[in-house]
Amino acid sequence: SVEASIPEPQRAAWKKFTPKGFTTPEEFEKECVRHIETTLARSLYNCDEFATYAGTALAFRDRLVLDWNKTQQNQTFADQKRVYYLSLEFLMGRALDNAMLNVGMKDVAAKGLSELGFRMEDIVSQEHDAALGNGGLGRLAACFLDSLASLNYPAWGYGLRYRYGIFKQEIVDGYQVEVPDYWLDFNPWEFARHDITVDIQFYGHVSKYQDDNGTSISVWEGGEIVQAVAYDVPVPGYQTENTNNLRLWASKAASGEFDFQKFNSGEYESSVADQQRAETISAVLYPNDNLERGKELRLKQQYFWCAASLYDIVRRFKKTKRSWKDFPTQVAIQLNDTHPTLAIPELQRILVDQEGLDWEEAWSIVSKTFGYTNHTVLPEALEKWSVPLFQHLLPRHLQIIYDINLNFLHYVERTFPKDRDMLSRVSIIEESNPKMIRMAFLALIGSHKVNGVAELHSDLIKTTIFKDFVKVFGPDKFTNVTNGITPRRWLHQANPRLSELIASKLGGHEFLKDLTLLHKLENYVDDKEFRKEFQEIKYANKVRLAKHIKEANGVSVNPSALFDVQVKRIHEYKRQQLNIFGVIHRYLAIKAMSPEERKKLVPRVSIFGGKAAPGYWMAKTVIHLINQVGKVVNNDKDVGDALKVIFLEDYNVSKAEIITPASDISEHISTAGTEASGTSNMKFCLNGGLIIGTCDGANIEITREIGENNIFLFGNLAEDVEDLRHSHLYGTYTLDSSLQAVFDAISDGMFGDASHFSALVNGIVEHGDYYLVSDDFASYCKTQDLIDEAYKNQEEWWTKCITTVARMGFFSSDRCIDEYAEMIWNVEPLPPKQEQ
Ligand code: B1H
Ligand code: IMP
Repeated sequence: SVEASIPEPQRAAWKKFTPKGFTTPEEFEKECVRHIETTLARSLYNCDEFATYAGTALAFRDRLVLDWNKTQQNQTFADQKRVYYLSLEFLMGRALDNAMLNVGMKDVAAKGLSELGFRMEDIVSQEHDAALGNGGLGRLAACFLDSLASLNYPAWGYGLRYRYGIFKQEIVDGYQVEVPDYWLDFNPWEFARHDITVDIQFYGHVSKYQDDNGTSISVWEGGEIVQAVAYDVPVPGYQTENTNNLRLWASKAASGEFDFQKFNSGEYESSVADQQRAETISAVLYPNDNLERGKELRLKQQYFWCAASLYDIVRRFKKTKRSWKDFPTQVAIQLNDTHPTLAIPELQRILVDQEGLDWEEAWSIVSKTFGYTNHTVLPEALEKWSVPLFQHLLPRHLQIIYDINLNFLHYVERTFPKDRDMLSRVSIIEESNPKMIRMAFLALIGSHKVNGVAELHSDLIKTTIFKDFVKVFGPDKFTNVTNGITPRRWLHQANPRLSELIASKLGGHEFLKDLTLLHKLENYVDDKEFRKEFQEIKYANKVRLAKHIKEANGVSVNPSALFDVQVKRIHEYKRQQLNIFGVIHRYLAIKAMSPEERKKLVPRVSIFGGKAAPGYWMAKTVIHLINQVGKVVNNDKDVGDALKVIFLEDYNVSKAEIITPASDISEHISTAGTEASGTSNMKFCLNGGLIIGTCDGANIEITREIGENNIFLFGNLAEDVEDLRHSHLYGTYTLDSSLQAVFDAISDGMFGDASHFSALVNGIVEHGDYYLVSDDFASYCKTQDLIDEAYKNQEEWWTKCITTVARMGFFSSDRCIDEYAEMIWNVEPLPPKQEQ
């Protein structure tokens, strides 16, 4: 169909010289040394671990690219439906270990490296994390890319190539300090496609013209142009040649380097400033998790990325020469939350203004193409854009949104003539001052399916934020796809010894492709040998984490203690404050004990980690309190090993790979109804750790799978939250006496200047305790006591841990992707073509 650039007679020569990639340790060494010597211009005399990492990465990159080329050709010729996953965040972490695993050459490379005098572990840890995301939402996108590639789905991710990912967190005097994360000094995993660019328009105005037939057409004119440049990141599948693409867009001034006119007339500074302004669009990831702040630059990022991606998708579709009505049968676009919602009016604009389709025909195509995943019901995270800002930046899109809304409201009015309030409730435009565009409503109206990310959450969106839309569209528009995680990274890579142990019992690593096979481990729950090895592995993982803690925090922790971990973004709804208040409660109890009593305690290490959004003052206060408590507790001779409190700096994907396998108990303790799913809960369980949690998000389904004897649930239920909040504000409420004792200790200055923490305490005591910390405190502490008791019964404990692992098969992201493919995208896998 499409012409190749190399003519037939010359193809033999081309094919003869297409590289094949290495297969033996010697061939790997050859490639690695060649890259170090030529690509990096280093030599035997200045080759350090970083250079060796670079050589290794480049050798693997060569392999990935060969697979990538074949895959993309195959996908082009197959001419079947493809999936596009639009996400403003892809929290990929490190790529080398994953590339080695997926290509299946890690042993070969390890042998080669040792012959060159290096250890694989040291080389792998040289890599800078690709941290283009905040937390769960971005990491979910990364797990989904891994599963899409591994299951041979023809799929591309589209995102932004931020020059600065999520900031690096430093702890200085107990406070969080943010340091920019410049990660592009050396990134072997991307290919700049300077030939693939799209001009993106902003600002300007809309003019109306009549075409030859007398129909009026709208033209968006004037304003400014910024150029989008494609950077491609290969995404290898596990044990398949299939290698998908993640295309990230970078912004650049449209008129080349800078404006030479201005330059020549001496306005050097302003010409450089124009260029810098353009490049600002993709400069930095907004560091907010579950919070929208309505900044113009953020809206610019969103449009820049949606417009470039849509242009690319439409261009690729047009190469097939199919008619427009085939678009939804060839293209599925998934919106990762509302951040890419502008893709909806943008596709409508392309079809109507540029391709000349009539409105109805275009809208029917648009609304069959998109699927929308909702990730939160928190009001502060629901995106709204002010109409004046929108009018200024994207005048034509505002008109289109108004027209979409008008058609929709007409329909609602006809269908529900008696419910006058309905119109204002479901309108895309909120009639506030200024008027606001409700992006979630636009995403929902423009998509054929809407899904939540865990059962409870998917039910909640139907009864809260989208209640009226269930009436309008019927319940079938709404569905659930419970989140999952990739077992390749979160079991095999993070916990290689556990993966090997499992493989030794299940007869190979097949479970990494079909995680439900883990159920066979139940046969080994009582197997002495297996139990012993399982425990040894957990212990070794704890020793590794203890070593990291010693290096990073200077605190010695006992690897035999119970490791209690809460690592995730710091957020009031996630309730790290509940955890630290519980720690203080424990500390006070220890102080009140005799030395004999203390000896009987289960020693505990409370480990925290996570970033606070730079502007989120309350979250930063929580970090400060944790560090202050740590300082006091860790230096208190009365306490010794009974309790240690650790805040691990700069929690990220590669640290998660060390922390997750080392936990005995992890905390997932959000106020019921606030955590849409959570995914680290799944990672901890898969690695043989137990969890303490509320009945929230995926905790509920985890409980159903692993059995309620194997999880420590506590706290109020989502259905009671509203009443409890009401009673705080309007009822009489007495604070639990042990929480009062914790607050007294804080205000007595036990952990430093009490005024630092007064807002945190007052939020609970005086301002309605929105997150219900006081309501859940007693049951939280009681459950922590149960955990101590349970840990004393080691036989029971390990039975719980092993059973948990065996029952986690449901939570693979492979299962999620198959569900999306079947229920939402209607796409089939495309296995790689066999070599002729
Ligand atoms: C999740 C976000 C989020 N939900 C806005 N919503 C953002 C919202 O930059 N922003 O403006 C960034 C992130 N993130 C998380 O998604 C949920 O809180 C988790 O419960 C869930 O597991 C995860 C993946 O579905
Ligand atoms: P795109 O779909 O045009 O963006 O192309 C993406 C990749 O698919 C290219 O870099 C090629 O590897 C492959 N590809 C695109 N068009 C063709 C074709 O006509 N023949 C074979 N491969 C193609």
